Amino acid sequence: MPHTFGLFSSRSDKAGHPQWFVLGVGQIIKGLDLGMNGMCAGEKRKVTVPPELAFGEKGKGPVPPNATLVFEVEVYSVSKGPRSLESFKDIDLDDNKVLTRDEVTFYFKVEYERDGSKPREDNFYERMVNDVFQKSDYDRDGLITLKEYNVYEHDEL
Ligand SMILES: [Ca+2]
Ligand SMILES: [Ca+2]
Repeated sequence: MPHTFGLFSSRSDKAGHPQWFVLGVGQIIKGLDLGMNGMCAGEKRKVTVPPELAFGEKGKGPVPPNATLVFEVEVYSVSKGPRSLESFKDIDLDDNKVLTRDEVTFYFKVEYERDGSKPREDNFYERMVNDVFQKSDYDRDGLITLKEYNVYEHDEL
């Protein structure tokens, strides 16, 4: 199954800012993995997740046991397929094999505004980029190397 990489926001998320995640690899709860399958950029969807596809009998954090969760999600940006060398090269403007925050920010701006969406505040992108770096910059040096970027390729069979 091809992986779908997406940005989404959920109103149930207290922070309310977009999150970057990978669909289909268990990075988010099962119910969202299933419920968000096939969504495209700009799409909004209400996803109702029964407890057995969320946090089950035990609950987690603020989620009580046996809770049915309702997410209102909006997808900002999607890229399909395993993260490929091609997309890394697209982002890596100066071709030095590492991604800086500026390069990732620029990439999001181009991706997001390509289909005529209104330009967003800079901090809209800043939050997305923060999220990407939090998940991908494993050694926290402020740069994403090809190896860090491609970490999900090991999920492929
Ligand atoms: Ca670079
Ligand atoms: Ca790094």
